[in-house]
Amino acid sequence: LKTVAALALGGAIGLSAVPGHAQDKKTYTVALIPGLTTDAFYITMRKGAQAAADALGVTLVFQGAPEFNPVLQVPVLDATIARKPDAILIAPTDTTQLVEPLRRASEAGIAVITVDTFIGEGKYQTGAGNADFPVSYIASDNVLGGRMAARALATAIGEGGGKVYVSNVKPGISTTDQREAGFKAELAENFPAITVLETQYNENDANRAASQLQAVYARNSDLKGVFGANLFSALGAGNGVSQAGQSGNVKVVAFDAPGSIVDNIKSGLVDAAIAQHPAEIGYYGVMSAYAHLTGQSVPVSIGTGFTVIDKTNITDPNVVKYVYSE
Ligand code: T6T
Repeated sequence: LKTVAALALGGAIGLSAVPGHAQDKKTYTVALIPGLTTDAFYITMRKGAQAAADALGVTLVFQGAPEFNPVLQVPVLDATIARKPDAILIAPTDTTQLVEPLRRASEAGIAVITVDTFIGEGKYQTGAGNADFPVSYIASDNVLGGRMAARALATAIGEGGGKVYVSNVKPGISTTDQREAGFKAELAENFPAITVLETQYNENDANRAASQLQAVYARNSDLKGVFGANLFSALGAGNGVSQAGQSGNVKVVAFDAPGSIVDNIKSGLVDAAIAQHPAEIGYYGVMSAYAHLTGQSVPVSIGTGFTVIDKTNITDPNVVKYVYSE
């Protein structure tokens, strides 16, 4: 009886019309589309996104392709648009090929936020009308990350300098393009004793990156170092160094920090890893989507942090917490 009376009273004073009152709260659905599903970076991003979704009462849907490839990602995006979520968080796998597919989402009234990678030039909400329609871009500063990798590799190589190269995925991916640009700019500006050989593209295939390392080493027995510009590039390049019997002689700096890279730091194969904070990207992705959907304004870009991991800090709990989940 008490409940009935309370309900009647609530109705009488119009409680159900109070914004934010429990009875009225809409459950938003946010879809997270990673670059690929089986990558510790995006698995960790999903965890952060889920933490924010749980805190806000948002339904999070995670749907992606098995490879980092726009030809596979666009159908996943189209299927997601058909399900009409309130917002899409996506790591676009190509700066140009995802523009029109994402425009379709935006024109269908779905808020688009890009996480990790961007489309166009990554400058959103400018009024330019090109690829500026996403609400926000939430990611690491990848140019800075590339510069950090260059400094770490130069330190590992030491005074004498010498030849290095970048093991990279393929051109057209905003993150890895920017890391390579930052890496090269830092070396050109501050480490003239280091020469950068031609970039080797591995299509996100660690085995190919390992073979390429051995081929580059076969042509350059004075190779001093390699920068693996993402998780698979770094894993493969490290394996290549090991297979060439050059562990410790050819220095390796990795972008990304799955458990396997941490093991390679412990064994001395890898000198340093630039760990991104993918959980932070996922968390603020969902928070930003929710803010936008509930009428708050959202920063047009949010920069997340890095942690440099090497053998001096590898057991520090404040560092270990940034090792990616598998
Ligand atoms: O390095 C990350 C991500 O930032 C990049 O855009 C693609 O590769 C990773 O997912 C690692 O494999």
